[in-house]
Amino acid sequence: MCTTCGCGMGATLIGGRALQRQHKPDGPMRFRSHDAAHVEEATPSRIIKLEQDLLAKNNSYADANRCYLLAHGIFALNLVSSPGSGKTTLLVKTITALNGTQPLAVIEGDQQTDNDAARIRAAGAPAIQINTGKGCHLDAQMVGQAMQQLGLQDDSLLLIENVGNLVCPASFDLGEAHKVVILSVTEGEDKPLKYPDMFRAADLMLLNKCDLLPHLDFDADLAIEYAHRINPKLQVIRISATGGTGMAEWLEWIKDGCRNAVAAKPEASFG
Ligand SMILES: Nc1nc2c(ncn2[C@@H]2O[C@H](COP(=O)(O)OP(=O)(O)OP(=O)(O)O)[C@@H](O)[C@H]2O)c(=O)[nH]1
Ligand SMILES: [Mg+2]
Repeated sequence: MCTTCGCGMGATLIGGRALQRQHKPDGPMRFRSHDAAHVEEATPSRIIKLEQDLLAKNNSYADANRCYLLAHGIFALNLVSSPGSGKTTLLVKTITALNGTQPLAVIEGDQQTDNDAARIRAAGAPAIQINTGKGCHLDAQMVGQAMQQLGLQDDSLLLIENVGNLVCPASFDLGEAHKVVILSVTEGEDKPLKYPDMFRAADLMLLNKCDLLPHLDFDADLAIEYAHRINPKLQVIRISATGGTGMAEWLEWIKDGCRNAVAAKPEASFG
């Protein structure tokens, strides 16, 4: 169940295999038994306790993921947005532009279908699909298990496309280096004000579909001002995934992150 909307998580599939739930990580990248089901009366204090437990458990898995990523020099990004903002299109264009110069892998999150993972594989990158069923976000345990199935390369880039939803994915740390929020110009300028948690949690905002601006009355400067009102430190790149505007800046941002992740590897500091 999600702390924000109370969605049922239902059956989660990772690359077609059932997620193995357990209470806490055994250590980085190890997963075992199932959750016990606790059915208790939903009093307000019980709900708050449940939320705290759920997020604490998620955070322990996120920490395990982060330790693994740090130790292996892997730069991980968690792409979050409304449905249809252009996440998969952006990933496909990013993979094509990197053209094999950067080892990478993709974790795709959707409630149903393998469509996005198939698009990524067609672009030439390894990808695994997580189907969350009734769930509206990825959690760190799912991502850890997907990382294990993917078999990540050292010094690589891990791109995680979260379920399209501007609310719940904001609360769930996956162990990523950064959340990248994608806002497309067809969604309205006020989204940062309406969904502040997501824009507060992100370090970079990609304002996508800028090629459509001549046909819309969307005020890009106002959208960016609203985003900075919520998060003054938020970096912003105006892009068009289909047209190519801003892609060079986005690729440079990724390459910087990859270089920093390799430099921060524990053994790298000993020389
Ligand atoms: N004009 C324009 N269309 C775009 C751009 N980026 C994506 N699209 C279109 O937007 C639609 C949705 O793109 P997707 O990449 O599937 O979006 P998504 O965020 O992955 O969608 P979900 O996974 O369902 O949340 C497609 O029709 C894309 O072609 C862009 O920069 N400009
Ligand atoms: Mg997608």
